[in-house]
Amino acid sequence: MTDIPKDHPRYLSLMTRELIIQGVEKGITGITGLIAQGRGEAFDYLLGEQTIPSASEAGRTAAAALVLAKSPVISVNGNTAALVAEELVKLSTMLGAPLEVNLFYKTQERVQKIIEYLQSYGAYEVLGARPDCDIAELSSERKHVCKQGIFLADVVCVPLEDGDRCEALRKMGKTVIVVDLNPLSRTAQSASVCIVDNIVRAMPNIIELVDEMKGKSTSYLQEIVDGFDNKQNLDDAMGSIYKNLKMKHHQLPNIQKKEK
Ligand code: PTJ
Repeated sequence: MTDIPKDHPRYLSLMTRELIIQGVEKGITGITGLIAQGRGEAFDYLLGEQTIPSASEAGRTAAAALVLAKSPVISVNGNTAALVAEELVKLSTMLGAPLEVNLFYKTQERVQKIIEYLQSYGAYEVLGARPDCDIAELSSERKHVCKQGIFLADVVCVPLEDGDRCEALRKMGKTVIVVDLNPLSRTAQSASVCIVDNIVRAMPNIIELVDEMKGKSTSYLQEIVDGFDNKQNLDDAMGSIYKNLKMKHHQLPNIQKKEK
């Protein structure tokens, strides 16, 4: 592993990149996961590598929806396994929600490795090794799902999703929660709730919020879910990006002066 000095201004971002590289080396993350990570890093930079207020609000709604759910499921791919395996297992245990490995660039070997990796963190139920039904509207490998998992779930948490599956799951009447740093992506636009944040910040936040929401009444949770507007949420995320870019732009002459 590359030795990244702790005082590097972008230490956390570089460490996250390292986790993805390690994921590829372990065989749990696909090679294209590196490209997805690069795209994510670019958007995270635009957000100022911080959890913006609209992402906190979306996280609160996601937590409420997950606690309200009758049969929640957490979908796992190669990037999320590499970045937040421990948190995925923790959330799954807190909610009594199975994890289901569902890959875009699918190989049976990688599915198996991810399952074993999640089990090494104490996962109690990991589906995905033997999908037993298909999502009719999908043509990618992601269409093969487990009946007791994604197929029958009422709420599906699908961090780092591809737009097609998100749309298909919505058409099936499910509440779809995604985490995507790109507020312009099809995934973000078609989700019920999109948390525009880095998964490494979003997951610990969701866990904390689920813990808090577990003690609340159904009507309180339902009010949070009903009051959420994903379109407004994405507009607010874009607003944060504009604001941050403006601030960075204004700082530019000072940075250039310093550098001279
Ligand atoms: O393991 P597999 O085969 O299922 O493949 C997983 C990836 C992520 C490679 C696959 O689904 C894919 O190619 O995804 P995309 O279409 O590149 O989309 C990934 C989205 O996630 C992009 O919009 C990125 O901005 C976003 N993203 C990347 N890293 C993060 C992220 N969002 C939140 N947190 C991140 N760390």
